[in-house]
Amino acid sequence: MHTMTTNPSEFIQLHHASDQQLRAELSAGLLSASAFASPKYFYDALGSKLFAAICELPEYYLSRTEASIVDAHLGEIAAAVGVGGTLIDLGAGNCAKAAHLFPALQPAQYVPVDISVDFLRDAVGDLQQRFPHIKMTGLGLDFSSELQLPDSVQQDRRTFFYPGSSIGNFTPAEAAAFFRKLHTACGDDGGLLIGVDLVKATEILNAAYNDALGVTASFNLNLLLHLNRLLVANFNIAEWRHVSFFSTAQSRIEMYLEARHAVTVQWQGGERRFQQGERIHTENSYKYTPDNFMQLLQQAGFKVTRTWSDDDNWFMVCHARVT
Ligand code: AVJ
Repeated sequence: MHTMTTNPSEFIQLHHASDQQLRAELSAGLLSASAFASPKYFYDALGSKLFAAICELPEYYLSRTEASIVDAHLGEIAAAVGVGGTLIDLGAGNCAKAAHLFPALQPAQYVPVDISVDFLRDAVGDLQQRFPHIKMTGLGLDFSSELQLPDSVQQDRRTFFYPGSSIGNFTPAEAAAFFRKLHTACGDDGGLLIGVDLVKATEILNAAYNDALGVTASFNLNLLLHLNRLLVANFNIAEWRHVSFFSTAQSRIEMYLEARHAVTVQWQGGERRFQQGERIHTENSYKYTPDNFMQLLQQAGFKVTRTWSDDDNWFMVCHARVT
């Protein structure tokens, strides 16, 4: 625990969903005609490590390509965003991507947002020592359902930073609604710096979500271990397989857990029999064309000022402004 005298950073946890709420939501998903579980349940302690491992895989080009785009155009990005102001990092995790921007952007305030402040505390403690001039305010908030920012987040030139193509987990309609909320939260002089994965050859997309080492399969299956703890359920990993593929019609990767044979699963407050081949939908990851993505931003009222891509046009980083 840091005290105010040794560390000026501040942490605010806004309403956690109750365990009971969480269990009811999960249970309803598992019992629905087409069973599903939200991709947010991937990220327990092990799941977060498995995702970090995914980012190191040769097939998973997303994070690597985004980092290379940001690296190559850091000066232009800083020129578009502007120096100083407030940098609000949505799904900050270990804050590494934002920290990379600090020397160029020199934000006056940095606001990492993640579901739990406990996770942010360690990451920010270290960062605050490296960048003592930046005011840091950790926010524990499920920003996908609520974007009310506390008063200690400065109004001055807010830039929302949403990297990694996490926007792909929303349907396009949900993404548009989310952009409208961001647009409002920006104020008159704010903006958005966002990374998005682009449509490309199906084989490349399929490989990125079906890696040869099986890390993505482990990441997907680990959701069941997380559910076993959250719901006191009895999923047996060995009875399930990882399935994922690109749907051209929906322009998205779909990820499922598929029962290898008929299986009955019990949990606190529920039970379900899954037939052989029956699936639990665990994730969608939408892929955009540059035009479709810019349209989505524009429909929400944003003006796209700059976009940057890699030479193969696999990934795009966008800066958009409120006015
Ligand atoms: C963190 C949502 C961007 O969709 O590519 C990686 C998660 N799922 N491999 C993605 C993920 C399977 C990732 N996002």
